[in-house]
Amino acid sequence: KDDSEDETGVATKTRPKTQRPPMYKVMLLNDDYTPMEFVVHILERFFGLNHAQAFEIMLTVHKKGLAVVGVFSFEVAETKVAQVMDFARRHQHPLQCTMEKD
Ligand code: NFA
Repeated sequence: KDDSEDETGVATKTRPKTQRPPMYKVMLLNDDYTPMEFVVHILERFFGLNHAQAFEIMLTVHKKGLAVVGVFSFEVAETKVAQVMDFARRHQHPLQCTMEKD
């Protein structure tokens, strides 16, 4: 930490502000029609999860209604959402993927 002095000459510890980019949660939403295996495939393909991790998150979405699948910079989060939405649409599944500020 940096030292600085106030008007009485007392040294105090200050924390220089480091700039971090805002992060965004990417979430999958449950629906009644998208096959479980399709969701698992999406989690493996676009989020780099292994089969067991993908199955676990899919089940969380299925049971709780939604789950955070990852936290990314704005650009990466936007790309993931677009990839998932496009892939689901092309396979005619209603799966929804959204992002929100962390
Ligand atoms: N609820 C879906 C089903 O029972 C599975 C699903 C899980 C869909 C996660 C969307 C997200 N087939």
